[in-house]
Amino acid sequence: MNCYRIIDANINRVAEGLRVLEDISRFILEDVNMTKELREMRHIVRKVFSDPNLLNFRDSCNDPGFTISQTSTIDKKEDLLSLVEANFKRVQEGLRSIEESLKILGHYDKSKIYEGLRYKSYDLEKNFGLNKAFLNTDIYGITGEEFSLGRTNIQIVEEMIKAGIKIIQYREKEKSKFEKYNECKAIRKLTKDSGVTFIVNDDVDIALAVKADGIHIGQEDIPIEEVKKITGNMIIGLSTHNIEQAKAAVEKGADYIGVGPIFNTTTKKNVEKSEGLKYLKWVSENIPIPYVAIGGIKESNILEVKRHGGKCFAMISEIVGSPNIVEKVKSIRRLLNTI
Ligand code: 3NM
Repeated sequence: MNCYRIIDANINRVAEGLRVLEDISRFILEDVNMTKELREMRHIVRKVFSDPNLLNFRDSCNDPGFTISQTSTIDKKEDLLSLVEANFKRVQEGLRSIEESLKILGHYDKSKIYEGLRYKSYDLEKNFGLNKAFLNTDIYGITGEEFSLGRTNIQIVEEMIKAGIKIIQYREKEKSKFEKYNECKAIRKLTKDSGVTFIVNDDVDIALAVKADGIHIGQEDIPIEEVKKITGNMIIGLSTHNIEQAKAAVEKGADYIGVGPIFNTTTKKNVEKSEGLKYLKWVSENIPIPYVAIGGIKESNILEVKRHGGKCFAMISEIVGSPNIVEKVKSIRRLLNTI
């Protein structure tokens, strides 16, 4: 029965994928716990179903996949993050294939163990060091076409990317779903090609449809627990305006929080009140997850925000409302480097 051959090939595929991840975790990230978890998982993958039939069905030289793989360039990885992503995918897909084949062979209990490993791999992927680094950057760009001096959201995103902004959120309150979807699709391509993290504001369906890296929601949106169920691995950001909301966000598993408004802003309608800089300072000293300061931040006050614990700064009007975004970002960065 060739299901054995499928299982054998996939156990090898999964274990090899895990080994690549383990080596990156061990030698590059030097993350002891992650390395341990990956190694344990690799051992379990090999142990749970070690039927002698597996070897009997192995026939690697006549595997048509080998020739396809040797002549394809689809597995060319340009950076470490893509390598990590691809290997988690390899692990997850391989586990899925093992699960299904085991069911056909009547090994239902063992299939469930591989299913459990697949779910565990989603968690590991999320916590893998390189994936947590998405907010290790200074400027968080957000679109807002009405403040963009006549330029489209797409043009603005192109400028932001040229300026070296590494995380961009699509935020657009006035357009139809269809328009938003089309813009997000184009922005997904631009951000993917340039290695920029792409977050969609509010619309979970659009974020899923265009395969954004993350979704950002507010206090009035559907609860984060529900969003998590739908979005699986995606980064989830939540806007918070006070200490209670920040604590709750951590408890409910937000990957990062927005902290604001730091100063008065007219860009967001009906924004909640916040103690601004004081609240930011508290977050910087008490909250273990990444955070981004937002609301009324300008070149003229950004150092004040930095002095109160700001590390990553989200700006709408200051960036999209600037006639020369590349120069604006350069100038803000020069300033940030002075303290
Ligand atoms: N969220 P600007 S303030 C989108 O406090 C948004 O959660 C806020 O725009 C919050 O940089 C805000 O032009 C608007 O002030 C930020």
